[in-house]
Amino acid sequence: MRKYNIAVVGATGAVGTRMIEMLEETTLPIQSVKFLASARSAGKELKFKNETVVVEELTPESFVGVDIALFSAGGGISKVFAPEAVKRGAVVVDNTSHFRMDPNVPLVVPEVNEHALKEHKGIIACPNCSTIQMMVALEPIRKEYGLDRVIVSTYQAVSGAGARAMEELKRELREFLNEDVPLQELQADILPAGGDKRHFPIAMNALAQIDVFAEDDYTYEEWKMVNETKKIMEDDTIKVAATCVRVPVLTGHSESIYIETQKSGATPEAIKELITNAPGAVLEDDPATQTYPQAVNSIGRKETFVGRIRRDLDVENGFHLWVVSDNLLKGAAWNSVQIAESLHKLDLVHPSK
Ligand code: 25A
Ligand code: L14
Repeated sequence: MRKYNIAVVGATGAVGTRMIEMLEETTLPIQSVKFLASARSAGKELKFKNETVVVEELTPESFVGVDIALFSAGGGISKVFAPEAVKRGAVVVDNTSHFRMDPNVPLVVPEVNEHALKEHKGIIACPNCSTIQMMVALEPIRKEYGLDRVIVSTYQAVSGAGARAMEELKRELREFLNEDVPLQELQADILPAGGDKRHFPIAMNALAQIDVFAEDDYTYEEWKMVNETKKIMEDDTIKVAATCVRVPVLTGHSESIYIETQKSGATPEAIKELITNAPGAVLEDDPATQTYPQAVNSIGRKETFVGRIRRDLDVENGFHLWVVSDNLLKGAAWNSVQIAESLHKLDLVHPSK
């Protein structure tokens, strides 16, 4: 059987380190791994299945002999280096937003649209973390009843903004708890968005801004949820609106989702049954025992957890759900490695060979 040479770009980051863990567990046949990051991290030693792997500086030549390259070092790096990887014969699975809406790039959640991989021309995009978990929860409902509209509010963990943002939250909490620094005086350098002008503390706070502001006063993160949903579900007519909020959680994105189905006849019981049978989803819904998804319980798990399923009190086809997943795993590293597994299964790593 063919074995693959795999490269991880951004290997030292919050997502990259999880990609390495997912590669340790994958069923994908691996010949070799190569860990790439910026010059700052070159020479650092990482473990892969008890072997020591030295981190190398990313250059275009890094991809010679690489079959599959997993990218998570920011959009600017993907823009420059993903085409270089493809030029050298690698297939790229990109975690950043850079290529997601490119019509030549499949945007894939394997449980939902694995078939889209067949159209790839070297680059495959992994959707935004918040979109991925929403797709896992809503696709089984869409298949059965159709989706007319989706209104989502997110409660997103700081690890989505990278390893440095996680350090920022921990430092702020320490300064508040140990040194009595007043919350409004905590120094913030990264959140809510590294690329924006002002920064606000996240400790004990909730910030209604993820990524920078864009059209109609929605943020890019909110636009990503709108546009990516339509692309993945292959339906431009689904009405989608999002409000994305950062909360002082390290890992695990939570979402309050309101949907209106196209067909009537759905019930909370029927939706629970669909979730129970859906690939990648786990039903956690029992008010009698206070059972519902929690960010803390999602850490380290590949599944998407769904609960609090209720009918709307006024709209006949309206339902509410609470959806939680590990944003670094299903939201990024696991979805990427899962895409690589699908490429192998469908013989699409080197389709011409
Ligand atoms: O550019 P964007 O699009 O705005 O992306 C911003 C960040 O989003 C994260 C990722 O952070 C990225 O940097 N990200 C990307 N996709 C994501 C997704 N789907 C995502 N987060 C969630 N979901 P990260 O911390 O996860 O990973 C950063 C990795 O990218 C490597 N990298 C950065 N520049 C690079 C590069 N690799 C190659 N060439 C370049 N030019 C980065 O490696 C890391 O692996 P590193 O060597 O730069 O970082 C090693 C350590 O250094 C610290 N550090 C990072 N940046 C700074 C820093 N220290 C000081 N100043 C900095 N500016 C980190 O602690 C890191 O551990
Ligand atoms: O578009 O800051 O994949 O939580 C998802 C996480 C952008 C950053 C993406 C965050 C990223 C976002």
